[in-house]
Amino acid sequence: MDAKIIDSFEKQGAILLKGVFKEWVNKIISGIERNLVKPSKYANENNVKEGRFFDDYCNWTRIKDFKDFIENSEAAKIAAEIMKSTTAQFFHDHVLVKEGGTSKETPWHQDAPYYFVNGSKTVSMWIPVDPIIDTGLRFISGSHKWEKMVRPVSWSDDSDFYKKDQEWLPVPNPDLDPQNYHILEWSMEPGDVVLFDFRAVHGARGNKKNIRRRALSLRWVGDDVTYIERPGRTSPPFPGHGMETGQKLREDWFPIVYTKS
Ligand SMILES: O=C(O)CCC(=O)C(=O)O
Repeated sequence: MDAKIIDSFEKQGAILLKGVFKEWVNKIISGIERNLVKPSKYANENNVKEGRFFDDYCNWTRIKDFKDFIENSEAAKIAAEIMKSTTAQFFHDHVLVKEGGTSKETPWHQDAPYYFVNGSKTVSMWIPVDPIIDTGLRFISGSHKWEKMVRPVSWSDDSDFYKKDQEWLPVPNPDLDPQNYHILEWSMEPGDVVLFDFRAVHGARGNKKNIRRRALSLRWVGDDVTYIERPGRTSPPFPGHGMETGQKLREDWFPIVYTKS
C-alpha cells in the first residue's frame, strides 16, 4: 500500500479507498439480505419511528457470503498494511441498514469504548453496497489521538451505555462548532471502503433519500491489541470468552486471517 495512504490514515484516523471491493459487492449484498431475513439474537432496530435502521453483528460464521469475503478477499491484507501490523486478526462483522426515509442519525461515537480491545493497531472497514451521497460516515479528523474517550451511548435512546461511571469526554456535536473540528466525509460507490481507527469519532446523518443504504463493517485488530475489561457488558458481548485483561484475543474465536510473509 502507498505510504501516503498509510500516512493519511495515521494523521486523520480515517481514509477512503476507491473500488477495492468491486468484485465482492454482489456477495456482500447477498450476505446482508440473508442477515435481514434471518437476524441473530443481537439484531437491533434502534427504536426508529420512521424508516428503518437495522443493525446486527457476529454473523460471519453462519453467513457463508461474509465468511468467504473475510477469508478470501484482500480485506485482511489491507487491514494489516494500514495498521502497520504483521498480522490481521478478525474481530467481528457488523451489518448496518438505514433504509430510505429514515431520519435517525447515527450518534457521534468512537467504537473503541464499546469493545473489549486495547491497543493502537485497529481498523474498521465500512463497506456500503449502495451509492452514498450525504448518507455516509462522517469523521472528526485526528480524533483517534484524543487523550480521553467519548462517553459511549445507546443508539436507541442516547442513554449511557455503561452503568458504572468512568471518566469520559461528553459526546461532541461538531456541527455546532465547525471552527474547531475538521469533518471528513465522502461520496462513495459500491466497492469503495472507508478505513478507520476504532478510536476515530464518527457518526452519520439520517437517510432521507429514496434509496437504501446497506453497509457491512469488518473489524480487525493488529499485533499490539489485547483484551481489556470494560465497566459493563461490551458490544458485541461475546459471552463466555474467558479472557482476562492483558491477554491476546483468543485465536479460536478471533482468527488471524493474514500474516505478512
Ligand atoms: O452505518 C452507520 O450509520 C454507523 C456505522 C458505524 O458506526 C461503524 O461501522 O462503526
